[in-house]
Amino acid sequence: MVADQIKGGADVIQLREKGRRKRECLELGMAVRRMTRKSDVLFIVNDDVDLALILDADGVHLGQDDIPIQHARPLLKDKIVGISTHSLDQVREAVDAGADYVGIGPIFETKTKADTQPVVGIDMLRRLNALCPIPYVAIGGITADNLGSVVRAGCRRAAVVSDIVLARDVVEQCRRLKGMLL
Ligand code: 3NM
Repeated sequence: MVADQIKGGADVIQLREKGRRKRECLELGMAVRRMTRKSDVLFIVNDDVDLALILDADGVHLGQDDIPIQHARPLLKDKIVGISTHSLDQVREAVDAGADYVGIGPIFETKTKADTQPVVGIDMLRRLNALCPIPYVAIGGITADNLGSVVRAGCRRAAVVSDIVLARDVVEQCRRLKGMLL
């Protein structure tokens, strides 16, 4: 699956295995680290600072309930640290705290994440376009059918789960999505 995503042009692979034992995540992470290194694709670990360090990932992605960036940064040094945000205030806070990028969402309804915040909508992307000084990645319910509206709102970075992992042809789907972001 990850190999197909890389083949299809994914720029970043995030290890996000909710509910799996940490040891399994480590095994999986080692395989993903090998693949991403070989193909020069960024590798980000979700939530776990320790796993990110052990796997020598390129960075970690932290949610609003994870270790605050102030505590994570000294350990991660110059690795990439991204923060999930769901409002303008959270974006400002992440920027002030030294995040390298933010995830902003959910842009649309999603079934992938159980405890999502209310939909922030496409307009949020227009606002960030005007005021966010660091890269922002649209997430939540993004598909090849609605990615055009994300791009039209000025955002060319999208994190996509179900529209890729449930696709019949993962390589083709990644190519299609990537083509829309170029
Ligand atoms: N974070 P899909 S939405 C992991 O709003 C995640 O921060 C979100 O999956 C946020 O592409 C989300 O299948 C799920 O909708 C994204």
